[in-house]
Amino acid sequence: MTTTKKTKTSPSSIAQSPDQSAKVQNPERTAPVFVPPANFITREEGLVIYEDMVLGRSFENKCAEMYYRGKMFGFVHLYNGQEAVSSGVIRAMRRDEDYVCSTYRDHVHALSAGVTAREVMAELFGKSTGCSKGRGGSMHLFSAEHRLLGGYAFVAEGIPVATGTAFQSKYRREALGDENFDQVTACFFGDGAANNGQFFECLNMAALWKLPVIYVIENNKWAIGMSHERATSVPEIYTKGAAFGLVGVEVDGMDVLAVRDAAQKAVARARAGEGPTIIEALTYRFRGHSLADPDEMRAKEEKDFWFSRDPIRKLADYMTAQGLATKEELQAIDQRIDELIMDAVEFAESSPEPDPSELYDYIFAD
Ligand SMILES: Cc1ncc(C[n+]2csc(CCOP(=O)(O)OP(=O)(O)O)c2C)c(N)n1
Ligand SMILES: [Mg+2]
Repeated sequence: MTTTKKTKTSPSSIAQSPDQSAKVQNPERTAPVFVPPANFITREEGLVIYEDMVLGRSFENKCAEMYYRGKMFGFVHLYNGQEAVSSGVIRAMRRDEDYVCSTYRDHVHALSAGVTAREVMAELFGKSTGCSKGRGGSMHLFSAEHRLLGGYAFVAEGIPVATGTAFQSKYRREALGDENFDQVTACFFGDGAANNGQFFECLNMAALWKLPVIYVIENNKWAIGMSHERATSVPEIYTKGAAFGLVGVEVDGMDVLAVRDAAQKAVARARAGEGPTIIEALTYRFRGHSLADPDEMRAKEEKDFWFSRDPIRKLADYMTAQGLATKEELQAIDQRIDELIMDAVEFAESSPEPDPSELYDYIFAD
């Protein structure tokens, strides 16, 4: 990665203010600054990434609206603010070939992996046309077609699943001699999940067997209302693989080009048989933990600072400054995505509920 200097991810006054305990609990990290080399992305690549991020943002905004209108039930965790991580990693992988493993905050990972907005929205509405046939809901999106290994309600639950998936790719390729199995698995999870024991067991196995897996930690500074700094003895998660001899990098998770650069290198390492990588993306969720969270724990100054680092605006500014796209072209994409999401809502609304006679279907693999 081209790193020239480190920059504070927020003003130091936030971290030092003595009268605001939430702020003191969660001091800011310095993120590496990524300076893209000339021609780092083509116009086409930039437009794909931009569209992917806008799709994620607009989809989640519509989810909030539909949730409050009573169209979906249970917990719904939105991804606003973190789009650069999903788009930067997943759009650097082979669609429908490489694997993606998510968490309960899974809508945008599913969209980046190629699951249609229609299928994701219908799943959130509990309809039979949803990607999990209406059985899963928000936290349990799944698609064999798009190699989405699932959303998982339990924190860290996806880590062993992703590690096992990477193992099967490696086993089929090396033990069974099938060269077609060179897939890479990206495993997304949060800063809170990185304190779970499964993470460390899997790091050991992944490093020992040089598995083609990327552990992408979305460090958004908070695990519900628990600040990362209060919950962990070593806040720099990317360093935790060192005990296992595993490569770890930190990236500015609000800069999709920085994430993409780290992801491309990690994918190349994994595909070349050089083993796993930890990518710790320093990011922020723009909404509460879930739509049931009034979001009263985080300081206004902290939120305002991160809002000012919006990853979509950052890419838009880069593309226009580099002459890769005009403002009008980007606005046309925004408009197209709005229409696509309206179509997804109409599809979800008009789709049938699962038929009670099919209650026992899809419980076991056929
Ligand atoms: C094993 C387990 N313990 C506790 C919970 C309750 N819980 C749900 S989300 C969450 C916070 C996880 O935070 P993090 O991993 O940082 O992800 P984020 O929500 O910030 O994306 C907790 C503790 C759970 N779902 N599973
Ligand atoms: Mg978190």
